[in-house]
Amino acid sequence: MRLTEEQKQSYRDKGYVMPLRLFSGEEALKVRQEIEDLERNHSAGSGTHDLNRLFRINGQVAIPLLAQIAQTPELLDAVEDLIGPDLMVWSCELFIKEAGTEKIVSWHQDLTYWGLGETDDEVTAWIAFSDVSREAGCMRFIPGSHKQRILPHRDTFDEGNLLSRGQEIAVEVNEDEAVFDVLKPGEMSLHHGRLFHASGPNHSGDRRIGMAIRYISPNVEHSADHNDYAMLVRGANRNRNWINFAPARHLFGENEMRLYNEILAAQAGTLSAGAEETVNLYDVQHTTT
Ligand SMILES: O=C(O)CCC(=O)C(=O)O
Repeated sequence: MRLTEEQKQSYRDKGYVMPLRLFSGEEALKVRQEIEDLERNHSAGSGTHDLNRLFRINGQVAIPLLAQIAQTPELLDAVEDLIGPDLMVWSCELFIKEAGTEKIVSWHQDLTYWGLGETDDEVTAWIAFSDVSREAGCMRFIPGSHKQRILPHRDTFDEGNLLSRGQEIAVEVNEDEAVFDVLKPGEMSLHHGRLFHASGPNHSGDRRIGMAIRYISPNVEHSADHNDYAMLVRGANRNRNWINFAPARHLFGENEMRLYNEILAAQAGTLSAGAEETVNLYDVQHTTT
């Protein structure tokens, strides 16, 4: 899937491209079923693995299904057109909003707490595995907002917010300018790491299931005082700024879980930096010192 000149220009001007068809409806449904099988077999309390966390951060390390989706060649073609031929995956995350629930995502810029600076070499692919309509709480984007620097954010720690610290941008966002990222199952959007975006509650009769994949170029400099980790999916890790790791082979395998815990422990300080309260990294509590 190569992007047209128009699509690339749209990304440069507006900070996003959408919708793009990645999987057929049938393929998307199959993935949804696999996700829901995982939930049935491993939901908190019934299994030994806490999907709250494994679905919400670095899923590619422990869940082969997510690692495999992140390596889909057509998806990599589109991402390559935006950030170049060397591609790494920094994180895979599932954003699930149950039918008829009030969970939201506040207005934010992704790069705020990731320790990746203000780079233009990070892009998120967000793939729909259900009908992601306005009613279901699709994402909303403010066109052109990625041209701003990272603005101050405040933490709300709101329980109804899917973000780890309920962070929201500390400036007025003109919601009238927002564009709705409506996606059918199997479609995706690509958005820039400084784009202002948010999403509302799911007032539809079905769950809203999306997978966000954070792609970076290995050129991205991170601010961690140790090497950060990312999974090479195309080209080469030339700068060696990143510890490259292999995609998950075994679901929650021993090696996979060891690496998972190592990575999250290493990233926790950066992800929690500056917070005045304990940041709950999807059940791993982390307090900054
Ligand atoms: O899934 C959502 O509603 C928000 C996701 C998001 O903020 C992101 O992928 O950067």
